[in-house]
Amino acid sequence: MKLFSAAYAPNPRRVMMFIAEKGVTDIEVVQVDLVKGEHREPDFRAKSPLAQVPTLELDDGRTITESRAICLYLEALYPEPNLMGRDAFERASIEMWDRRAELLFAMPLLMWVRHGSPMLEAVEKNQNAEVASWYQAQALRMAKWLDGELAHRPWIAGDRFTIADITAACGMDFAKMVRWRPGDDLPNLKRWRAALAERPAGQTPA
Ligand SMILES: N[C@@H](CCC(=O)N[C@@H](CS)C(=O)NCC(=O)O)C(=O)O
Repeated sequence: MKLFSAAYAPNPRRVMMFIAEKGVTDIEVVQVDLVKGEHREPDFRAKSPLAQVPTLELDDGRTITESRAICLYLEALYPEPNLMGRDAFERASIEMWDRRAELLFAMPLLMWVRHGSPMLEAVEKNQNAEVASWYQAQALRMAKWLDGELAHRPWIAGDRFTIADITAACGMDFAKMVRWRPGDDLPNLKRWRAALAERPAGQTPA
């Protein structure tokens, strides 16, 4: 299998962190240069029609895009350590927290960076400072909300590390590009990120 990834990009990093946590070493990682626009070339679009990374190419040529769908596939191939739930309730609960981590927390952070970082000009052709500022406010509000949630448990979906932690960390780390990290006013978020840094997923370059 080949994973098409890209430096600094948060969605491929979600899969890279998932793979690191599983201890999987037999997937070839191919870097795509987004700044040069390699993902828009016809050869790559044949694998990923929306011209996005990550893209997983199976040995028989079939492809899977969407980071979460790729993680779901890898969870089935490499079930341990479990990151997406063992029984019906746990799977639903982790899915719930992963969707919240992605839609409510990571997404506003990513949109803030896409529209607010000069380094992203080549990828986000329609950068707009007002859009950046709207998502910044939304992201900071959600960071406070997540900090409150993490006051009650060590990890986002409960007492063990799951894909929801990976999803939230990818969004949060990407915000370094707009120089945002949780400060002392978000102590639970800081403690959670420090704990994640000690894990295999935490060794994946941002
Ligand atoms: N929902 C998709 C989003 C994929 C995505 O937005 N990938 C970005 C990199 S993080 C990309 O390929 N961007 C290229 C572009 O916007 O032109 C997923 O989770 O995989």
